Amino acid sequence: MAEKEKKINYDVSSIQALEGIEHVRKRPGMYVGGTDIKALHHLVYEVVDNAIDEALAGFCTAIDITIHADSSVTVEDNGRGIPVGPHPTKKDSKGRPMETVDVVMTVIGAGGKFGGGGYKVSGGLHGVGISAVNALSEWTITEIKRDGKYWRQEYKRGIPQGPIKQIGKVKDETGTKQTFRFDKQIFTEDIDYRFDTLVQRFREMSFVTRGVTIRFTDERADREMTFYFEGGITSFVRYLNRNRENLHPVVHVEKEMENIGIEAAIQYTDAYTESVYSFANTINTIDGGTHLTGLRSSLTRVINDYARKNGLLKDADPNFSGDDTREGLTAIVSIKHPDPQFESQTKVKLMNPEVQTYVTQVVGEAFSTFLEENPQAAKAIISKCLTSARARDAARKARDLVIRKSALESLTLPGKLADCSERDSNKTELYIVEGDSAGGSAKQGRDRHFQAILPLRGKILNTERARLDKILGNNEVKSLISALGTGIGDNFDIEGLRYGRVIIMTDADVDGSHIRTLLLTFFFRYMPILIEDGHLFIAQPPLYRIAHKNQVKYVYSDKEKDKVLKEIGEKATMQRYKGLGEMNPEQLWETTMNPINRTLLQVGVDDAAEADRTFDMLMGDAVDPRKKFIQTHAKSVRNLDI
Ligand code: 28F
Repeated sequence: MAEKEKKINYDVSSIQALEGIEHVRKRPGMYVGGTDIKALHHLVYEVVDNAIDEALAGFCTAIDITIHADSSVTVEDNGRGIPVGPHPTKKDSKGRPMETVDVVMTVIGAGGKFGGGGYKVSGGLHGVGISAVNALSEWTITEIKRDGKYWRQEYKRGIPQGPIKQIGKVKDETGTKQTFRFDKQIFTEDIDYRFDTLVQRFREMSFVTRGVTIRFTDERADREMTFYFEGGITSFVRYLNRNRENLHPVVHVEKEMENIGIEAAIQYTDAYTESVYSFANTINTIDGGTHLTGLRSSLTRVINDYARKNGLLKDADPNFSGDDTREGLTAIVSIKHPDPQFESQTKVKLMNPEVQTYVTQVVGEAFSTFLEENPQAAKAIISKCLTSARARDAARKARDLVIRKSALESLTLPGKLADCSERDSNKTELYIVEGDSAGGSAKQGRDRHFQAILPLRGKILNTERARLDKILGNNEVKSLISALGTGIGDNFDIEGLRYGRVIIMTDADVDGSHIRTLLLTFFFRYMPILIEDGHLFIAQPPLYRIAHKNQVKYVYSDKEKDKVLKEIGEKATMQRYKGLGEMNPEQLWETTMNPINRTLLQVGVDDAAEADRTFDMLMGDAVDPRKKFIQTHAKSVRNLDI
């Protein structure tokens, strides 16, 4: 009887929840931004965000994330565990209290507030709550360890499959574990999680969430990474500067103002570039915003004040510009805000105006104290600023010269360019090809009517810690600029573009991806309009050639390879292409250049921005550490405190 009563009583979902779930499934775009791979990753972030919140609240020290072979994902934390029992306020359709887990897991928009007067601090950009993930999953299993009990609840497409059950006991462990598989009825494209994308996000999360161990396992490929940064963003700065000479120890400040957490870590090095990253509620705000502006302006002000006061800038000298004080600067600013405002969903930029005031004040105070107490460091920083002010002046003149020259040179096409005969840029394509041998195959294999080939020698742009400006002087880049016909920087004119499609074609190996990153960074910084207007593409050469009798198939992924091998059977002969150079001209044409067969990836601003961020990490001065970093991506490595 008791059992029956329980069943009658249990009305899993309020009408409201059901309607909410239906809405999420009908309009996933409104909740996770679509049904593409980005949205798929969003599901994972949403769940991990909940665990991060539990860590930020001070109750969780370890988060484990696992992608299973069937692409289901488990996220587990050792926090307090979602409370089990009736929810204090939420009622079902018949006016009875709902089970707390079911509220968290099914009521759309219930996520936001945590118990105990806290606020949801991680994410904030997503913040749609785990209920949206649940609604978009074929199934979800929630497991809770709390009060000595082990609980389990199951959902299908967002709907509870019965009441929550106790399935065992635990000692004193507590925590929450979510396992879900994204619903192929919703995510209909052939997509799957990308290890590298997720790793990047978890690394950043662990840097800005001090003292939490994030372990990430990919069972599809037997890869694992663990992140634990005892020193939080101070470790982050040391990590970024690992290949540079620093001028002083990392300056760190952390303070709360008006319920807003403000943290910054700053270190100057002898490098020429600026590496400054900003975070709001653990999200990397790649377009910066008020926290970043606050950090930069306070550094410029404090340095100018100090230099004047100590006679390092004379009365006749102008103040250092922002650019002067940013050369060689590595810094992180991370804020935690109860109500973050972002400019838009995709380009992440923090807009809260009060944040600028607080960051300026907190960072200004700390950095000025540091300079006062460390005159040696202050002197080193200011002499660096002086050098860069002078160099900037000289560089401006030199760059103007290069630009004027390259404008002239653009009249004379580079010798290595194999141009096409068509002149209408709506119909033409330029293939930028890595290496001379691949360039040779491409020249022979192409349709010379509309396809032009520009071979670039590998490692061209590897100007090692130099200003990106220097790249303009590089011969390979000069020929690229003149082949495109647009000019560069402020002189860029899209009207001059000689090819409607600009296609980067590199080997599918580590060097190839390095060169692609460099090219993307170059385009991102100097010809962003080319990307915004959709002219930039990446070619997709095949990974394997599989032949059997007189049948030949080219495949482009390992997944596809397994499928084809199954179809054709074991007797097939397979060739793995390690580089473009291994294909003869006909093969290159058939697989990668013929518009009828080929696949091109269009480069979006987001992709280029990501490449730009990776750029700094790739550009160390010593070769070994850089290699190591690239391999870190390729294999399993432990990233412990550095
Ligand atoms: C695998 C992802 O989702 N972790 C979570 C908690 C802890 C609490 C909580 C979550 C209470 C009233 C809703 C515990 N004890 N990891 C997670 N850990 N949710 S989600 O509370 C939810 C609210 O309504 C928690 C005391 N307060 C909060």
